[in-house]
Amino acid sequence: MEPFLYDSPDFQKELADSVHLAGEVNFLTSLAERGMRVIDAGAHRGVTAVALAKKIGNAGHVYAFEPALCANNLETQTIRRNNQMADFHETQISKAILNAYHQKLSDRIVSDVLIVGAGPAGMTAAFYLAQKGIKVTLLEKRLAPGGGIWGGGMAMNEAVVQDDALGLLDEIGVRHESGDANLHTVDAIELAAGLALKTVQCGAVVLNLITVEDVCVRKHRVTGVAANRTMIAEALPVDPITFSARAVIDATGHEASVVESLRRRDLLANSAADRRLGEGPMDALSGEAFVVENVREVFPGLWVAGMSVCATLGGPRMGPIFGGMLLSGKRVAELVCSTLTKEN
Ligand code: 48H
Repeated sequence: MEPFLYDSPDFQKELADSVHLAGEVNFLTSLAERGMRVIDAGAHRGVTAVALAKKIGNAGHVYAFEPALCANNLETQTIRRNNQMADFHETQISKAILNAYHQKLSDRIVSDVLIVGAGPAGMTAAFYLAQKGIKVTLLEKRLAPGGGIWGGGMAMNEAVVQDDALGLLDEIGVRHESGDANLHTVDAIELAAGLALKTVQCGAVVLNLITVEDVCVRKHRVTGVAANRTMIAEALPVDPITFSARAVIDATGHEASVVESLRRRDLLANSAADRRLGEGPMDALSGEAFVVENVREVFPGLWVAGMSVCATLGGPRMGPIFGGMLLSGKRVAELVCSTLTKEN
């Protein structure tokens, strides 16, 4: 007797030749479900053990016992052979990526809300919007989401948050430690990674390595953005593609780049964002309040959140404290959500 490979022609022939074996395998596998634990007492060659293991999958276990020495040896070989990784070709890996990404990208050409920039403000906004069942897509020009979080302050990877933001950290499951003066520290890696994980798990989609280079405006309303592959955008004369949404949030931080693409066409004339004021000098307390209180729609369909609030409206900078960015993201989510609900 040879060790066999599950579902191979030899295996199928063996089942076809033995009504008893086929009946036993069919009966037992019809009872087995994913994740089950099964004891196979008297495993012999391991036919039922392997068939059951295939059915219950990696989440379950089959405990197979065989006291007879020669049969046991054969069973072990059979199980080893069946555990070998299934054969695949490199081109199948490429196709898997192409198919999955194509599906994701084409589904996200139209969203309810587009967020430009997956920093702390953008990701927090996405987390709260997605939780409400809103279709939200983040476009991020860099490889990794997280924006300025990773570097903490002066590349010391700890972020500081104030009391007001602790509830939010608890909601996303990020741990914090108490310090002085109502300030708390958070491991910057845990904050960036935790926020990214929760945002995506809530249903928001992050498309990275995509740079937004322009806005779409129709009938005096922002209806989407024009975006290109990062690197291509700056290096080659290649046209962008467009993404549309009912609301666009500029969460691009110090750059406020979506707002800037309206301002350079003079489309913000006579609005609060008319003049390029830029950020004011550092004043952490005022800056943290400003970035939350001044979240707003600066042009029909275009909102600002996070540091782009200060860059657009002339608020003070605040240095490496991130509570305001998180709360600003939460605030924009609340305002955008209530606007979309009213429009429905
Ligand atoms: C796609 C883009 C584009 C584009 C930029 O800088 P961020 O972390 O922004 P915020 O507002 O969430 O947080 C600000 C905070 O990190 C900070 O800088 C603070 C607190 N500074 C205080 C101070 O005094 O200096 O994230 C913005 C994200 C980044 O990931 C960019 O790569 C991305 O936006 N981005 N993505 N298309 N055109 N421009």
